[in-house]
Amino acid sequence: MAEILTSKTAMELEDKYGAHNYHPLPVVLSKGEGAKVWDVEGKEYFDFLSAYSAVNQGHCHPKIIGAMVDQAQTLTLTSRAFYSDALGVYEKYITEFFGYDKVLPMNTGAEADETALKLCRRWAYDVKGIEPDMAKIIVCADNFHGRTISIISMSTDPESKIGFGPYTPGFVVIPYNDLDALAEALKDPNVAGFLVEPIQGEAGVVVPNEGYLKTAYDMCHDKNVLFIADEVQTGIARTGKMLACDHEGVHPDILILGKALSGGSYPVSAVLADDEIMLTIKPGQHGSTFGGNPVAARIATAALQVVKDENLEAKAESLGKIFRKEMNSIDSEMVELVRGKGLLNAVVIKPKNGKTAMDVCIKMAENGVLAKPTHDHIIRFAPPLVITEGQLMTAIGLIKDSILFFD
Ligand code: IF1
Repeated sequence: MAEILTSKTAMELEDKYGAHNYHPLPVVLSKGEGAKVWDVEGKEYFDFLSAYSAVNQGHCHPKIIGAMVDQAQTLTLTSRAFYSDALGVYEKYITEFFGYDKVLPMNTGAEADETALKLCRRWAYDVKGIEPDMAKIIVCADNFHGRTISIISMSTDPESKIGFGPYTPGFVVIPYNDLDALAEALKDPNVAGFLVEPIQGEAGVVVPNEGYLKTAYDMCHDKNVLFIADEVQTGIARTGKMLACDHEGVHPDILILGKALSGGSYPVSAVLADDEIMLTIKPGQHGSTFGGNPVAARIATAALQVVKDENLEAKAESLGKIFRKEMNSIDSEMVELVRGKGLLNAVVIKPKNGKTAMDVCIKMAENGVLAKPTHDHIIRFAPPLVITEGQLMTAIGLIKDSILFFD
């Protein structure tokens, strides 16, 4: 019999028995549907974080959950020691969906990024002909690609990195959105790849200059260097196109997906590439117990179908424009800057009378909108893409009230 939980007792349990690797807002959620979530006491909120853009299709989307339940009652896991009747069908669907020869299925975003790093290095040695152990991968300052040791070895964020050394070598850090720095780094013949977020999410929804991605892509190809796009957070219609790279017509050599690939229902990630790159990893050289499991295969197929069926790209594009226009119309000194694409946006909050972005987020929670600051002064706003225009306008009103409360 589950304990009768109050928010208070739920938080006490997590505090006592769980690792303290997070400091959540004091909100205990117990139900989600579409763009809304409810806490233990039944208070309703608009979810403007979407589990960091994993719940693009809305909480508990019936089509995704239906696929999940159906497969979970049939066959959950075979391991890759055997074939399954679900994996190949999914692999055909997703490779045709994004236009690649092959997919390597994993579970979390970090695993997908790690897989992309391994593919890039194997391609460097087996195809480009770089000397063993000499391959370098260019990354950007303020990147976020996950929490594993090799990924934090690329990080410039002390919170993510310090205290976890020694670090994995082979990464070159350049400033984001800086093509001169990329040109300089590409002079090194041992460079094999350039790993980049099309919009830097964790850094605070940092949108690069128009043309940055396309020019960077062309510069990489001029030097026989792989352009690797981490679309774990920006992908799956979040920025108003299926992929953020689509805004510039860039087709990454290696595409990394996660989060909304499952609509937030299950850990599903994927790395897509063409044969020249993908087939450098041979049987037995990479894998994962759950990678490509039948439940993930069915879920991801349904999650991608929902994005198409409900035209979520166009929704994100149009509703995002409304959101940014309304945020820019707020007459408050606290609103320093509004930026983003589609429904991945951020408001930079200028502290006022000692009140900060966190105070605004706590006030928003009281008013029924959930969001969380990143890097102290930036509030990221990323509602599920299924939010209706009416719901968005209601939530915008609550966000405005929360900011103006401190004026
Ligand atoms: C946390 C941040 C966001 C990602 C990109 C790979 C991954 C992520 C672009 C790894 C994951 C998550 C991780 C989660 C909070 C969230 C986050 F604040 F940490 F940085 F979204 F911005 N590439 N981002 O954004 O995917 O292994 O988590 O499935 O660690 O607190 P994952």
